Amino acid sequence: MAGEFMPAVLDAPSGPLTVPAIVPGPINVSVVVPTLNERENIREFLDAVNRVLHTVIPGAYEIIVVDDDSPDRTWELAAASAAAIPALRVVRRRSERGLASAVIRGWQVSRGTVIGTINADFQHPPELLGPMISALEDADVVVASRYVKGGSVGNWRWYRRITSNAAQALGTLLLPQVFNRITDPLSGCYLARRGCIAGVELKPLGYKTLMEIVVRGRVARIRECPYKMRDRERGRSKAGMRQTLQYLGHLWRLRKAAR
Ligand SMILES: Nc1nc2c(ncn2[C@@H]2O[C@H](COP(=O)(O)OP(=O)(O)O)[C@@H](O)[C@H]2O)c(=O)[nH]1
Ligand SMILES: [Mg+2]
Repeated sequence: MAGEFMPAVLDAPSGPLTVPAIVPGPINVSVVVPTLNERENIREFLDAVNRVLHTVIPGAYEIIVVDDDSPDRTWELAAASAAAIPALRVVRRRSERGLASAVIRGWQVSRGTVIGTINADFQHPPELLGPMISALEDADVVVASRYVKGGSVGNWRWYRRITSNAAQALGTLLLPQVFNRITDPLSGCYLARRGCIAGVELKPLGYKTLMEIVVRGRVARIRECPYKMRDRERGRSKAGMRQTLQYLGHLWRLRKAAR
């Protein structure tokens, strides 16, 4: 590839899933985008997120893709976007798998005083990051929620709604201190002040990170921003039975930790 611009692709950190404290610098917000086989979405998605962040906080953000060594080489395509998006960094993780730990690995290499995450499949509208950043002014955590006024789950089929409602009901039963504080604790899009979790060892299992932060972190004020969840138009969902079982295990683990 002589002469071709190919930015460095970083390795993922290893060891405990603890996000370090930092000396505040020029970066205010670090948005982690976890990916697994998102080749069909990633370039357009990174452009969209970059456009939004550049408008609201120019020069004060970074976007970190954490790709689990996707067979479709999402990491490579993402890295090619870095030529046009200087705020972009790409981690190719080969040593571990799973959505929740990927997000935390991204925060470990991040430099923002605010950390956050959003999915790469456009199911969370990238424009939402603007109001979420504003809402953080008087909050520690800002959650993109489908269940506050103005939000919706979109075109979900009946079985998807039932599964989601069951997951929510079980969460309320096992982890009321989280599920009674947030309307959408299973949201995959939120921002948090780094101080909420700096130095705290996180121990997620599977897909969900927000409830991990609320139980183990130091979170006083939570705000929610409504959004209408979009359908996935390209690529495929990676959620399945394994993730459902991991969710149950994760709830149980957090219940014990919260006692
Ligand atoms: N790094 C990493 N990302 C993942 C993994 N599983 C899913 N993702 C990403 O996490 C986001 C949400 O996943 P998705 O499959 O759309 O879940 P769903 O929205 O619940 O159906 C997308 O950006 C995926 O590419 C994983 O095991 N590792
Ligand atoms: Mg999705």
